Amino acid sequence: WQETLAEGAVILRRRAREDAEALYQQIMAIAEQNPFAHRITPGGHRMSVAMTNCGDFCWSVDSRGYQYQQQDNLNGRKWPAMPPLFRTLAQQAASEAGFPGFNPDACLLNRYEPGAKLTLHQDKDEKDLRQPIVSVSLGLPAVFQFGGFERGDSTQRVLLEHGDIVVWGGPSRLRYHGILPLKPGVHPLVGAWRYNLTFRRAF
Ligand code: MD5
Ligand code: FE
Repeated sequence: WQETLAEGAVILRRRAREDAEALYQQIMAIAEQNPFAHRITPGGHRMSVAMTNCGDFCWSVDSRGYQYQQQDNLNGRKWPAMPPLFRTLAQQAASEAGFPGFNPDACLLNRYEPGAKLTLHQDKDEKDLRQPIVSVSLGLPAVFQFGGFERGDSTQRVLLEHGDIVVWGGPSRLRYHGILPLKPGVHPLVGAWRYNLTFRRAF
């Protein structure tokens, strides 16, 4: 079922449940080619969320800053292709949420371990901010913080669970958001982790 959090932000609860096993297998295959890694931010902090990517472009961060690129700055190899299942699911979800014609060229995979968090930030490194971001949650539940357009604005807390898909578009594309520290647990399919796939149109 579908729920609107704010204009442009639509949760498709459990939407990815039936595909969860296949998605998880693809995540493992991508991680074999390009392992999840903890990157260091320009400020010198090790991110508690580990990341890898698939698709034509990848979001990366290093001492120089944040950018989309075609090579992995950690090992110089190209990214694995975006599996057809990933692309189809992201396109369908976007269109169900009112954003037809979404064609992602980048998928950032985030892996959260217990205690891992993402502090409030905006996603604005993509060229066309009219394109939505589609995010798919798998494994342990997480508390998502959904804020406003200024860092200091009050935030709503939204629980994101295994199989939930959220489409972030329209005016919600630029809201501040984050993930509170993950609570420990074991998910029957995924184990002691949360994975989040974020589909983007980078260029
Ligand atoms: C996550 N990842 O659960 C989230 C899902 C990231 C990130 O935030 O940058 O990797 S994407 C959530 C999102 C994207 C764009 C806009 C908004 C939320 N929003 O307006 O709230 O790992
Ligand atoms: Fe984000």
